[in-house]
Amino acid sequence: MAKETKKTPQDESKKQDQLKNYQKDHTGKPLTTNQGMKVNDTNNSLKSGERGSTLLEDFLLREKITSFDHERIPERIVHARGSAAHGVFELYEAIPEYTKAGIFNDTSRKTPVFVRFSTVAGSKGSPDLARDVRGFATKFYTEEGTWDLVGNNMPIFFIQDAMKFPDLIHSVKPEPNNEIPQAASAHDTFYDFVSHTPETLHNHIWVMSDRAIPRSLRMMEGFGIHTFRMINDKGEAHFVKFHWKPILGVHSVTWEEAVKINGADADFHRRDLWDAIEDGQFPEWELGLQIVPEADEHKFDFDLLDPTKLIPEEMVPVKIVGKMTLNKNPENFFAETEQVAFLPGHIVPGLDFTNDPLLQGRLFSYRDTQLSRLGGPNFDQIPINRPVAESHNNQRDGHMQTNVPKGNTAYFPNSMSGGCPHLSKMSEGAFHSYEERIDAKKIRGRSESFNDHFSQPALFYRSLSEWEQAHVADAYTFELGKCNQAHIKSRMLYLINEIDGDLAKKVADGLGMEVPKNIDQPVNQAIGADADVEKHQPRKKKNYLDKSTALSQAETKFDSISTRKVAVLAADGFDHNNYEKMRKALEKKGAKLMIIAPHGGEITCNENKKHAVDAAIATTESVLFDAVYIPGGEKSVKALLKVAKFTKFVNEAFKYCKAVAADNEGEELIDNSAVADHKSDKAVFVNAKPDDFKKAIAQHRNWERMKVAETIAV
Ligand code: HDE
Repeated sequence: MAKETKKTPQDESKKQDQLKNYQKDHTGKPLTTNQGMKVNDTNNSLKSGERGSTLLEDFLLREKITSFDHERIPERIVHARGSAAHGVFELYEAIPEYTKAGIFNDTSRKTPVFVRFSTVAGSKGSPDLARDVRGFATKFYTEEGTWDLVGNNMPIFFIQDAMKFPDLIHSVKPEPNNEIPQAASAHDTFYDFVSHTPETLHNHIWVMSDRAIPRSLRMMEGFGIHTFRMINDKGEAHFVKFHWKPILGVHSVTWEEAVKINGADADFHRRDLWDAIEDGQFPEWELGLQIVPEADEHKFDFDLLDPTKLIPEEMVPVKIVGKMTLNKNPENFFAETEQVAFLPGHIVPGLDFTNDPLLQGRLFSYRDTQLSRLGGPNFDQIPINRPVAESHNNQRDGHMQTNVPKGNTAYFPNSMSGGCPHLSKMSEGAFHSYEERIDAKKIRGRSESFNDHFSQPALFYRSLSEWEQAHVADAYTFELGKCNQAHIKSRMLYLINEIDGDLAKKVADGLGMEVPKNIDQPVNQAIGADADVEKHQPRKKKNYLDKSTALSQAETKFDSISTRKVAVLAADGFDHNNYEKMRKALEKKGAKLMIIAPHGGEITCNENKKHAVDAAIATTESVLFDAVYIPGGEKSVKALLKVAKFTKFVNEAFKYCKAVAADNEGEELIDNSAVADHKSDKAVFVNAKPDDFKKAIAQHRNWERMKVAETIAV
């Protein structure tokens, strides 16, 4: 029996009310054909005799099979792998001086949202922990129409002009002859492209950093990337960049873990998002704005229209204006997560675009792609895509028209329908494009102000902590190590050297190569054949800011253990007292303790109580947890010592710099592991206070352990 649906606070929004009109609950209902006719057998086809051939007449078979044959639609050409959730956006303070958009003026509104997170390169079934950019697309169902903020978890993009997008994506996707590798950038074609397109280097170094392997979708930032405009009711414009800041801080796994997680649980991020929401631990982000007056457009060392550049927060602070909470999982993956269509062109009065050439191209692409992906122009009638604001116009017909427009006019102007649907004045809330002054020659080209490709990658690298820098060097070494073509690796080393000499040296050592001093210049093939190539050579890097702390994950929040998963290694006879003390202390702060035992089912503690096992050791892996705890109990620990995987479990937690704690006899498992020689490590605890363990988990990792960890084999 399906669960009875109770109305919870997270069900209370105009969007949820609207979606309910389209939901189908099969509870207690008879099976029917699509036409509503009751069916008495859905297991056997209609045959000419018991052992005879199947008859063409079998309309029940044909309806069932035809529907099945067409269950799949084309997956997204990029961002195919995704997970989504419903939620709400609430504004902290009105900002009428910047924008007249209702969502930014009414603090009493709870604007419904639907957010889809994604990886970019892999197919729909690819593993979650690929090294990749993450999509972070938000649909705001506002009272003035739907606004889509279709962003990523990195504040910049690979290319400066939409014209290059197919090249970028073709280079990173599996190679066309053998369709290898899946969901991975570590191959020749990608680096062939990157090494000839220096504008990619900034986004690329972010992908080499820990940002590309988040611990959770709930622990990553989001960015609108492009500079947009906000328009107030006087018609004045400000430039704006959008930021999502996660309440839980920004945290990542290491690359080695990512590789293992992909095998142990390919749905790691999807499951984590789903579970957190089901557990009532609702993911939250604050929305921040970087606002730049129009008059300051040319005040920066970079061009605000160039999507490969960020505005350091030290130069323009991020103003926090509201909070988004994801509080409801989709009812149906296909109907909602798969069929949702985000369009950067969906904006509302009070917001507008700029001339960023990447954004301009996106305004075309997203509507176009839905035509083949969702089958026609009526995709906005699919329940998840319907606005909550009423829509009326003279667009008609097409595949899958689900509305039934009344009347005999479908044109404007008309008199026969009283001029309806009628136009609205700006004062009545109509959209009006910002009147930007234009006086220019029509050219196919690129502004020279877009030519600095090294200053910001260098700023990013300088801003990272030592452990983050080490991860970046390892990532370049891994990725280039997977390339076969020496000339491509050599070009990459040359370019990395332009970003940072020390980084290039480390990568070259890892590859067993030299950093080339004098390869041919990184001729910018990203410009046209007739352009003045000399003029478009990338400039040497500048240093307009030594460091930007906001770029480093070492500067994020470390104050919460909420939703952190702690593995409790235990068998029959484990110490109930130890366990309960730890459980209460950690669960009070929102962590989730899970008992990992030699077998599934239940185990019995030393007080003869039964405890449900969350996972048998054979079915789980250390990399899926944030910390490990071993309670005492002689019998329990003896049983753990007999199964080598428990020792490996501890070794792996230690290797990946996580907090490890043991009480009483639990110490014997530590002594049997690689942790034995490191009991003084600041995130290893024997008979310590749960509070100390808790603080170490909140720190995410003890990165100081990295050098020691390298020596541990697992
Ligand atoms: Fe996209 N992108 N993109 N992109 N993008 C798509 O649209 C495209 C870009 C982003 O969860 C596609 O509906 C072009 C930047 C996200 O459904 C497609 C260019 C940013 C998603 C498309 C870009 C993004 C997409 C594929 C260069 C961050 C997933 C399916 C001009 C600001 C949305 C679809 C979802 C999806 C085109 C560049 C983010 C083909 C041509 C920059 C989060 O239309």
